[in-house]
Amino acid sequence: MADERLVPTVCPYCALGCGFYIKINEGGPMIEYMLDHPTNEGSLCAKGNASMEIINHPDRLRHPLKKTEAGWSRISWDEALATVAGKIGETVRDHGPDALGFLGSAKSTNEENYLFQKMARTLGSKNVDCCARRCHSPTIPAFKRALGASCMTNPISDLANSDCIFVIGSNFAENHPIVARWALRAKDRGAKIVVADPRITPTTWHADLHLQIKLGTDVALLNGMMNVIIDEGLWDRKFVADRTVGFEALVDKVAGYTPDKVSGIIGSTPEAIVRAARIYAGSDSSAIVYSMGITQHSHGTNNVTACADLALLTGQLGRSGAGLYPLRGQNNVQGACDMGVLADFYPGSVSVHDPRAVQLIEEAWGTGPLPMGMGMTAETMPVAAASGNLRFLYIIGEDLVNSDSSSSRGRRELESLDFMVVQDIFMTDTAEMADLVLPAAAWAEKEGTFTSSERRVQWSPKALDPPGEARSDLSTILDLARLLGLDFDYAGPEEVLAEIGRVVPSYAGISMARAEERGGVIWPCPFQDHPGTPILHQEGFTAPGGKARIVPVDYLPPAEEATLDYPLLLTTGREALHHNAGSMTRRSFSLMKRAPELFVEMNPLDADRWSIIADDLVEVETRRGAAWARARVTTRQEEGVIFMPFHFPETNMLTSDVIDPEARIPEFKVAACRIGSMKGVI
Ligand SMILES: Nc1nc2c(c(=O)[nH]1)N[C@H]1C(S)=C(S)[C@@H](COP(=O)(O)OP(=O)(O)OC[C@H]3O[C@@H](n4cnc5c(=O)[nH]c(N)nc54)[C@H](O)[C@@H]3O)O[C@H]1N2
Ligand SMILES: Nc1nc2c(c(=O)[nH]1)N[C@H]1C(S)=C(S)[C@@H](COP(=O)(O)OP(=O)(O)OC[C@H]3O[C@@H](n4cnc5c(=O)[nH]c(N)nc54)[C@H](O)[C@@H]3O)O[C@H]1N2
Ligand code: SF4
Ligand SMILES: [Mo]
Repeated sequence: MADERLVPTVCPYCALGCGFYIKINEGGPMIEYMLDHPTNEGSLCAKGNASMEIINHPDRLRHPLKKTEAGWSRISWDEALATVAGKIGETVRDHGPDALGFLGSAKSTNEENYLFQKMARTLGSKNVDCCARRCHSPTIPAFKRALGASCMTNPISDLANSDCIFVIGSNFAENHPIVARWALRAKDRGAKIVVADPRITPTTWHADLHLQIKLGTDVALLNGMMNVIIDEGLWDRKFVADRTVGFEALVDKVAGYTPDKVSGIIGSTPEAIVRAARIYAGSDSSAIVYSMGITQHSHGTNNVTACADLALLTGQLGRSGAGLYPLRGQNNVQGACDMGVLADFYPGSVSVHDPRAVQLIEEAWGTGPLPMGMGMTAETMPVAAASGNLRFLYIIGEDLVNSDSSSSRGRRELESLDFMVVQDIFMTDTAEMADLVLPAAAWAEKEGTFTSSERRVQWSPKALDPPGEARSDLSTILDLARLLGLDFDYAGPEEVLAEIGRVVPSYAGISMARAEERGGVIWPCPFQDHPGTPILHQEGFTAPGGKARIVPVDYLPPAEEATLDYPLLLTTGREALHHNAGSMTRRSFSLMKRAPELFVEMNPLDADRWSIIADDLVEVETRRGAAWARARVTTRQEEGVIFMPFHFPETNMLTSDVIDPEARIPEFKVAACRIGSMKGVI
C-alpha cells in the first residue's frame, strides 16, 4: 500500500515495556509485532494486543469540559487553563501552597512527570504523589535502606539464566506474562520454580514447589527459610563478610523461626519450608520475583526487607541469574518514581529530608528554596481534603476513586475540595467528580520516554493524532506553568529529557537519540557513551559505606483477622484480561467479551457453607461496605479466603484503609468479610 508506515511504540499497559509497531495505513492503525525487541521478542499479551482499541474509542475525551448545574459543558482550552491557573492562584493566596495537591500519572512520560512535579514544587507545594503509593511504595524505603537503590536489579531476560526462581506474591503468568516466557526458558534448562502464594494461579501451575501460605505471613516464611539456611550452613560467608553489615542481628532474629514454629503460622509443612530454603540457597544463581502479594500489606515494608535479607544472606545479588525483581506495575511507574512524583522524593531519589541534595536541585532549577519534608500522599490527600487542609487537587491519569482502598470514604472526602481538575483520556469515575476535565492524548499520540520495570528508558514517537482537541499532558502542563508565571521554556520533550539528564545522574547519558535505539538504554547511564547498566550491585552497593544492610524484621499479623461477624478474608488483585481500575480495559470490546463482569472466587467448602453455587450473585460485605459479584466456585481458593479482582468499581468499596506505617500503602490484600447470596438473579 502506498503510504503505509510502521511506527515503533511501547505498550501502554504494564511495566514490562514491551515494544511493537503501529502500522498506519488507510484501514486505520494496527499492531505489527517487533521481533527484535530485547524484552518481548515480538510477543504481546492480551492487553497489549488489544491496545489499539483504546486509541479509536468513541468514549475518548475530545474537549475540555466544565461542570455546570446543567451537566458538563464544553469550553475552550484558553478558558480551561485560565480557570485552573486562577484556582491555583486563589488557593495559594488564601490557604498557602500546601493546600495544593498534585497526583501525577504512571501512564504519562518521564518528561511529563518531571515537569508536573517541578511545577508543583516550584509553586511551593510538597504534595506530589502517584499510584506507586498503592503499588511498590514499600520497595522504595526497604531497598534504599538495604541496597542503596530502590529498583529491580537484573533485566527480565536474565531470568532465563537463573537456576532457581523464587516467586513470592507475584502472579506473573497473568499480570506480567512476558516474564513467564523468560522464567519458562529457565525451567526448560532445568531451573526450579518455587512459588509462595495463598492462591493457586497460572503462575503456581509452573511451580516445582508451591507453598500455599496464609495471607500476610511472608515474613514468617522468609525468616523460617533463613533459619534453615543458617542452621544448615548454606549462607554465603564471603559475600556476607565482604559486602554486608547486620548479619549477627539477623542470626539472633531468625533463631526463633524454626520450621516447626513457622509451619504453624504459614500453614505449609516444615518440610516444604526446608525444601524451599535448600533450593533457593543451594542453586548457583537464584532470583526472587515479587510484586503486590508482598507490598500491599500493613507490613509491606517489612515484607520487602525480608526478601532483600534473604538475597543478601545467600549472596544471590550482583550477577547474572541472581537478583531481586520487584515487578513494577504501570507502563511508566518506574519513570514517575525516578522523576520524583512521590511525596518523599525529588527527582533521582533525592530524599525530601536531605537539605544538601535538595539544594542542588534548587541550583539546577534556578529557583528559590524548594519545599522540604514529607508531602501528603495519594492516600492522605483525600483525608486532608475532608479536614480542610487540602483545597485544590490536580489529578493526571489516575482513577483514584476506584483504585484507592475504602473508596466510599475517599469519594466523600474528595467532595470537600474547593476545586478538582482531572486530566485523562476517558471520563473516569474520578473525572466525573471533578470541576474541570482536560482531555489527554494517549501514549501513541504524543512523544517522549517511558522507563520500564527493568530500568529500560525507551523513546516512544508520535504515531497518530489525538482525537478532537485532546493534547499531550506535556503541552498542557507547559501552557499552565507559563500562565502561572513559571519559567518553563522548553521547545518539547527532547529538551526536557536533556534537563532530566542534568538533574538525575543515572539519566545523564540518555539522550533522545540513545532512547530511540531499539530497546533504548538501561539506567544507570551516567555519561554519553556509557552502555547502560543491566545488572546492579556487581561491585559495590550505593548504600552508606558501599555495604548492603541486612535488617532483621519480625512477623506481625495483618491488621484484620477473621471474626465471628466477618468470618472470611477477602483478598484482591488482578486477572489477565483487565487492567487496574479498568477505565481502559472495560472499554475494550475484545477484552470485555471474554471478561465481562466482576467475580468472586471461593472454595467449594465455603460455597457449601453459605449455600452458594457457581454463577450466583454474591453479596460481599466488609466493615467499609457491601458489593455484588458473580460466584466462581473453585479449589484455586483455599478455604476461608475469597478473591476479587479490582477492575470493576465495586471492589474497593470493601478494602481496608489500614496502611503500612512507613510506605503508607493500604492493605489491599487482607480484609475480614462475610458473604450472602441472591438466588435466581441472572
Ligand atoms: N492483567 C493485568 N496485568 C497487570 C495489571 C492488571 O491490572 N492486570 N496491573 C499492573 C500493576 S499496576 C501491577 S502493580 C502489577 C501487579 O501484579 P501482581 O502483583 O502479580 O498482581 P496481584 O494479582 O495484585 O497479586 C499477585 C499475587 O499475590 C498473591 N498474594 C496475595 N496476598 C499474598 C500474601 O500475603 N503473600 C503472598 N506471598 N502472596 C499473596 C495473590 O494471590 C496474587 O497471585 O500488575 C501489572 N500488570
Ligand atoms: N483493591 C485493590 N486496589 C488496588 C490494587 C489492588 O491490588 N487491589 N492495586 C493498586 C495498584 S498496584 C495500582 S498501580 C493502582 C492503580 O491505580 P490507577 O493509577 O488509578 O489505575 P488505572 O486504572 O490504571 O488509571 C490510569 C488512568 O490513566 C488514564 N490514562 C492512560 N493514559 C493516559 C495518558 O497518557 N494521559 C493521561 N492524562 N491519562 C492517561 C487511564 O484512562 C486511567 O484512567 O491501583 C491500586 N488499587
Ligand atoms: S506484558 Fe505488559 S507491556 Fe507486555 S504486552 Fe502485556 S501489558 Fe503490554
Ligand atoms: Mo501497580
